[in-house]
Amino acid sequence: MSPPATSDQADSSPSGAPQTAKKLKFSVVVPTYNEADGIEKLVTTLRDVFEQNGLDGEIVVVDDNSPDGTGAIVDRLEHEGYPVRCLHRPGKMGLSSGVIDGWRFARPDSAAVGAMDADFSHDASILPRMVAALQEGGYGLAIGSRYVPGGGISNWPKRRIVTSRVAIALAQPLTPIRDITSGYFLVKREALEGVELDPIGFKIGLEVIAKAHYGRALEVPYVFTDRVAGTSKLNQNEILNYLKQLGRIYGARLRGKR
Ligand SMILES: Nc1nc2c(ncn2[C@@H]2O[C@H](COP(=O)(O)OP(=O)(O)OP(=O)(O)O)[C@@H](O)[C@H]2O)c(=O)[nH]1
Ligand SMILES: [Mg+2]
Repeated sequence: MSPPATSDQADSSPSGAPQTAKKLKFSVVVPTYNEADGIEKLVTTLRDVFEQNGLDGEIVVVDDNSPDGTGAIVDRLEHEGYPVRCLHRPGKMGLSSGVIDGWRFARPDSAAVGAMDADFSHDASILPRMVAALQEGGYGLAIGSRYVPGGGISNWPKRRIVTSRVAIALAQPLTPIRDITSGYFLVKREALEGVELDPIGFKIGLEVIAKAHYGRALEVPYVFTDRVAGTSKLNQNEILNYLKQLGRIYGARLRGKR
């Protein structure tokens, strides 16, 4: 099984996008289910990161009819002029399928699409480095990474750290990328052309890493923080989904497909 891409660390990447380069248009998809406590702060934070770094970003929230009214908050923010749009789905349909639907809903002229959780686990301040990697770094995929120098995990229980490590070890033969289960990334749209993404479960990043045609990938370190508001939607079922997803990817590789 040959690795599909090279992976570099972020040491030599620029720290932000120069104003002179042609700006990369991108859409970050944030799937939500009951994230009313934090969504306004997240949209504001992303808006500030876009403005302060001269980024041409769009936020697409995919809300699954959250009973706590998350979707209505996002509609209001759009109305108030924030760079956000909400795709409303009728009920809880899963994180990965939400991200995939969000990419279809994203403005057509975005040359890159990405994913980010709504709960502030993913550090928005590294987004400019991720954008710069795609814009002028020659990378097709930029991943927020907990497992390269400078990255890490803050205040996770030991059980969760071990689960994450095992999940990553199981997928390691597929790619040299270290944070294979990262849910925080930006990928060139052209890298997804003709690629069939499995909408199962929580790990859309793994689908992209294992299947997309992105060439070089850059891992940008960040420290993952446990959610600051709302409650976790991760459950035992998602571990089974992950194993199913891995099985299908390995199966396709063995049959000679990507
Ligand atoms: N649209 C949609 N979003 C979802 C669904 N399940 C989870 N999410 C969102 O996906 C993101 C990740 O879910 P989390 O609950 O944070 O899962 P996690 O990060 O693995 O676990 P914790 O951080 O411990 O809560 C969050 O923004 C959730 O609101 C879903 O079925 N539909
Ligand atoms: Mg989370």
